[in-house]
Amino acid sequence: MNPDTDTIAAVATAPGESAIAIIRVSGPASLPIADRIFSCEGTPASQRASNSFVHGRILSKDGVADEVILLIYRAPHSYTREDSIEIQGHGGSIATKRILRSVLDAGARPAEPGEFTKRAFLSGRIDLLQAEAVLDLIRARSDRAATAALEQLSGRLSDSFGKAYDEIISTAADLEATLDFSEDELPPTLLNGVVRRLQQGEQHLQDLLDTWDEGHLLREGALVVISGKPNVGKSTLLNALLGIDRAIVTPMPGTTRDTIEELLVIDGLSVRLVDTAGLRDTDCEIEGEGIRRTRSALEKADLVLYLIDGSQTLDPVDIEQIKTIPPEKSVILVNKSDLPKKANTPSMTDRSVIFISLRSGDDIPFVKRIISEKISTHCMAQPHAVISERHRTLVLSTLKEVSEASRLLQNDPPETALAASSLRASLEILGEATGRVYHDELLNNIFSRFCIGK
Ligand SMILES: Nc1nc2c(ncn2[C@@H]2O[C@H](COP(=O)(O)OP(=O)(O)O)[C@@H](O)[C@H]2O)c(=O)[nH]1
Ligand SMILES: [Mg+2]
Repeated sequence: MNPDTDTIAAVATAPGESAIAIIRVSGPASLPIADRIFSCEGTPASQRASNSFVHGRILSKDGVADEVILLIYRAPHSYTREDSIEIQGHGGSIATKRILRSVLDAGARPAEPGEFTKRAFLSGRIDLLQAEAVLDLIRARSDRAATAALEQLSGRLSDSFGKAYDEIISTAADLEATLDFSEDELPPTLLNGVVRRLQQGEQHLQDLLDTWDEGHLLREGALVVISGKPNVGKSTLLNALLGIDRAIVTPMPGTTRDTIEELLVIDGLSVRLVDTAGLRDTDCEIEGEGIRRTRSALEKADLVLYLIDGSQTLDPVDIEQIKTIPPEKSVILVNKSDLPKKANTPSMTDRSVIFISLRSGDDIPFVKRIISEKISTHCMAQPHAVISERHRTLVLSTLKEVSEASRLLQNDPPETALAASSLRASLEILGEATGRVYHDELLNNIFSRFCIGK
């Protein structure tokens, strides 16, 4: 059987007890299968109009499998652009399995992960960027991540990539045309025009690259690390932000040995909040390993909340520590303001220094606002599509080829043939982002991450 023209089936809803479960079927045999296993009053399913639904029963070898609603989609008006049906049965594993079994017995085969979306891509209904957006939307852990995924699904990112692609391809065509001229016949204005347009193309690619920071924050969540010396209130802060007693808090310095990471959503942004072992010299092997982990978390952090105990005299070690963190990525929180003040305020004009007390939870909304403001500086206010790690690698390689072409054309004499070949290479790479150019490995890589039934 041709894997692209056979008929696939899968349960599209999550397993377990639920009000309804949906079994999805797509491919040329969808409607004949419906006629074989579905009984209803009046017109058989295959004779009914597209985008209609009908109540009836799914029959199996052993009798009635379930009472269901059947939805009919005729090609090309379906998710995959193929003939498709969706069977809405009662949720719960037994009824759902019985329906799927009937569909498979009637001639469908079990779908692979993401195969419905893969068919939507192969039929040209969506491009690869939109297919990836489907997965991003399912996996979104915050409002903003979901909004960015929807923007990508609507084709916003495809348009940006398309614009860069069209710009390079038309410039490449102009450049190819100059290959017919001999070197001394070549009008210099022609090449200057090509170089100028390549520079515009580079800018376009750079704009795309600039969305990566935000894309990374939205997809993975911002890494916010709580750091500082032992006993300053780091674990108290983690617990207060989470609203649960996640980390052990004691008056004894050195309580937290390992890094603790928890997910939290602040202002629609997902945050990976990390509590760390307090920084100090120690002979204890376990605490030492904890401190090594703290340093590694600090290196990767998108934001560091550096805590100081305001009831103690200021330790110059704190100032040294803070200086190792880039100013835009740090907030200094002087804690325990409810106690008599001993610490003179760290005078670091390039950093935000904020006085708080974690004794009551009153300052927590304020700390949340600070976190959200600091992270949001990486995020634009308007919803827009953002690139992922896969796209970033491709855009970087494309940019390298385009810059190389531009450099070759500015050589004396201009190396037009080599430049043209760089541009051809750049188009090939850029095409992999949208799926204009694809190979099985690339598709397997992307669609294997989907769930079955999507
Ligand atoms: N008075 C006062 N005590 C605090 C405050 N924040 C934390 N503590 C106390 O400081 C001690 C150390 O807190 P902990 O969160 O374990 O500090 P860590 O070692 O930095 O994780 C505990 O006894 C906390 O109850 C605060 O704002 N005011
Ligand atoms: Mg602690």
